[in-house]
Amino acid sequence: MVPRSEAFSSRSSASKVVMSGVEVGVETLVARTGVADLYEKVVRGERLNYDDGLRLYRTPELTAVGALANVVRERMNGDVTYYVRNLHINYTNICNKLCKFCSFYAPPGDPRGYALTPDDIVARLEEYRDQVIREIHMVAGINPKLPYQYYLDILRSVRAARPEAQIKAFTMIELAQIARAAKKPLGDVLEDLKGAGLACVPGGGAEVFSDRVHEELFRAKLDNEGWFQVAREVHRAGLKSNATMLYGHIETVEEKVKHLLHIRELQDETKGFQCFVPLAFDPARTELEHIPVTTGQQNLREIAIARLLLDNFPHIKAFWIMITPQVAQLALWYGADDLDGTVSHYEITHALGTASHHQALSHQELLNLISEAGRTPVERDALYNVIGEQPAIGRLRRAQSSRQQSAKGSLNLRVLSSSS
Ligand code: V47
Repeated sequence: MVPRSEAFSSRSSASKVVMSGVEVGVETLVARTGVADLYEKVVRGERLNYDDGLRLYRTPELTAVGALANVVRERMNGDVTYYVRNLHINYTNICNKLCKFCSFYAPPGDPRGYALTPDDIVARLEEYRDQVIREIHMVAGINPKLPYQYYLDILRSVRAARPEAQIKAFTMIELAQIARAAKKPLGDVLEDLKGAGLACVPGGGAEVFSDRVHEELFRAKLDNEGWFQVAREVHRAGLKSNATMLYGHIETVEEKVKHLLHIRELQDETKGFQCFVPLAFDPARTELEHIPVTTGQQNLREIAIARLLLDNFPHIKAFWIMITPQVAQLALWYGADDLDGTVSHYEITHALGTASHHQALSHQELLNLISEAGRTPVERDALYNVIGEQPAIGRLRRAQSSRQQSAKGSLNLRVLSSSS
């Protein structure tokens, strides 16, 4: 039997193999599909540009795009797949932003609207008292009635009820609203929120950084530059965040590439992003119900292109709620190194057309999905700290440091030969 580490490194190598007279291998695949130059750039660790991004979207052969993404995925994360035992809480569905892509919100005054009290939230946590939860993901609509104190109170209540879990809460849009409610500068508000228990910030609300799409779909919401300003402040406050992109509605390929490059630029500046999460648009019960749901091909391509363009993002997440557990599992070979999560309860969209908010994978189901895909599951918390002894992480770090050493070695050789 081939030891696991060797099997892993042989999978990563790009050598050609001749089988029954037919040449197979990554190099043959990328040459046949016209992206050999991109493959070389990726192998050399060179940054891809705007035109490269467009080509990746336009290359018909998804397998070639996936193979490129897998090179980066394995270079950065080996065969490790992170997962988290988490719980989502949507504290209010009342929202005055009226985004056309959203089925979750109730406008102010609508009888369907709700806002959970801190006690309601604690009662929700109580329902999960027998389950391990490491991350509590708390986001909601923009409810102008909620006072500043409310946000501090819900954080404190969650922290008191589940002190072992980290709280990942409030999108950039919510943070702008919280600062408005506080009538204080955002920097001061972030300090208060951290003091009340905020550990990091999710990636929602980014949608697509295009003025055209903003105008057509989410006009009332903070504009794109506003999202960036808040993200900058979040990172300056020492909080890590994620970033998302909502795709599969009216956006163009050009807008998506610009979105990714814009985020990459901000990451160069702040280094505050942990993870990128492509979000597949679910048209059910929205004003855009006529738009077809995204396909498995599209979902895998978005993940792969994100991995390839966002060379400075440590992690790319497959969020199974939006793309099904089956496609999320395949995504682990198309650039994703993070499978989120047990989730437990989710109200913003509904997986597989169900109307139930109970949307969960058990711990064992997550482990099975990852292992069956031939990846090594590694449990993480909200900040990507690894839980428990994880030999796979040791192997990954050793492989990375030996690559760095050999890169340094060849650099020294070049320096020697050029000076000799
Ligand atoms: O910002 C709204 C999106 C986001 C729909 O950071 C929709 O780890 C699809 O950001 N179809 C909120 N998407 C969820 C989110 C998220 C989810 C999981 C993990 C993380 C993370 C972040 O959901 C919104 C919006 O972009 N959304 N409506 C819809 N109909």
